[in-house]
Amino acid sequence: LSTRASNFLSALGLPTTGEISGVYDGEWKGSGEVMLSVCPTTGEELARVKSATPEELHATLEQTRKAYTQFRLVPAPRRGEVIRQIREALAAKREDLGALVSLEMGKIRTEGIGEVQEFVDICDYAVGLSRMMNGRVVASERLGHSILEVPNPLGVVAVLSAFNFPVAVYGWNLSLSLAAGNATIWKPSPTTPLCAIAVTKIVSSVLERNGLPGAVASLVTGGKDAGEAIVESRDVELVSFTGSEHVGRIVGKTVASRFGKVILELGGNNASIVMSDADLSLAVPSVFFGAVGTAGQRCTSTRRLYLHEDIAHDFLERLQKLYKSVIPGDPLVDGTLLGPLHTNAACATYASAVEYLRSSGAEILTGGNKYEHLAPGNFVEPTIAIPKSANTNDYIWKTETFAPILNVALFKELEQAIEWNNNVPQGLSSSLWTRDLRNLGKWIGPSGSDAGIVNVNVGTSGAEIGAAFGGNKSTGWGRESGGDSWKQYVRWSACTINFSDEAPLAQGVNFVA
Ligand code: UN1
Repeated sequence: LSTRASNFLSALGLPTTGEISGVYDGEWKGSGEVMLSVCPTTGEELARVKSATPEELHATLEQTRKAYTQFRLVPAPRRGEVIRQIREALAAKREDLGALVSLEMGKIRTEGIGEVQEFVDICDYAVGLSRMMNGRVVASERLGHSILEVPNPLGVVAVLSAFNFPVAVYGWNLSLSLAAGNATIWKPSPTTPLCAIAVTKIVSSVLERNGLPGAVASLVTGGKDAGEAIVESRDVELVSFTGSEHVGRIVGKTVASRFGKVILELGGNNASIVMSDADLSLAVPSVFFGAVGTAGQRCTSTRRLYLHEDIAHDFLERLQKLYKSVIPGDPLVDGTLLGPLHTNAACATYASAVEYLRSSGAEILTGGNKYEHLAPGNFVEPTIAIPKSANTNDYIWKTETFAPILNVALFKELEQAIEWNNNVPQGLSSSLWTRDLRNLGKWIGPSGSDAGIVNVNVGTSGAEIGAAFGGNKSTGWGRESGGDSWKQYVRWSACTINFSDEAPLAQGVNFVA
């Protein structure tokens, strides 16, 4: 291991030699298959992680359920206090944990730290929520009766997260889940086990310090089999899954077939639309961040750019200038804007998308190649292409390629651009650039963008935690983080209570013998 890598690992209390236990249910264990954590920048093996055997997974599910039966009795504001302490513990490790994200996932340092900040933010939100998860008193039609709608803890929540946000997405789920009085079982992406272990160490130390069972926040590293077992388990009330549409479809069907609850965060294929009246000095750098930030590996990354024909030339000239200034490199070095793709397989997906663009007659304005000199790091050139046809039925417009490729088309009327924006299977994020209120009104209204995130003069990526995050259509309709998302993490009890000396039936029904 390089000294740098070992320094980051030991700062977080992770071993730098030997195999690391990747399973936690109050105790650390793992005697299953060994999974490798590989640095996408250097190809260096960062750690060997011992995943769960099927028996260990089963035992962890059992411990998690047991922890739930204990934790659900802790009053919600007390749970909030525990979340506050988790927040503090995370904030104290913000730099180190952020660096680990950069090391293992490959995003640049400011984004790695930003991700930990996102976890801190959602903890703050959940602390407040712990005193505000109110039910309702409903007016009863019967004399001397009252109806309460009571939010009770739901049970065990499984969080199956993706490589691209190895910390924050778990944070969204953990914090709401804890506030709601649940226990979670986390199965992280098999390629980012270290981030998961580091986060779990931080969270579990707070739980243990508060005399709570560690299995309130369990961890199971593993592959497809572990994921399947969790999704199939009747001991899991809610499965929150982030990942591909393909796997999401299987998860959705499986959970539905046992009448479980599911939150799906699947693919995004997000567009920015730039009107002729837009402030290009804001729009150009924002589209640049949306498309090139995180090397195009956010669900919210900008993949489609619709430019009004009056400003298209100017816009593309300015954007290309920014693209040309990008120097790929070590995501941990200050000033780097472009880190590697997370895996070698992602490079191949990038290459085949570029190949498709070329063979279908697209004009590649910039990029299109791998940075071979940086191998074995998975570096690819951010790419801008003008596909031959703007027809959204074409494969290249409909498919999410998880890499920095931006496809561009020109339009005359906003209506045309909105139609293109909507005419794809996915519906996560979208953004319009304009200074005309009438355009704004169309965009956010009934015949506007059909995505879950509908921004104005803000790019497609980089949402704050306060609003419900998620997408429509094949993105899965899931909502996480802010807004009313917490309501999915509780079971609602409708309680009709009779304070009277009579027992009247609803709707005035008479049933007297
Ligand atoms: C994701 O890519 O799965 O809005 C989540 C954003 C981040 C979260 C992205 N706050 O880009």
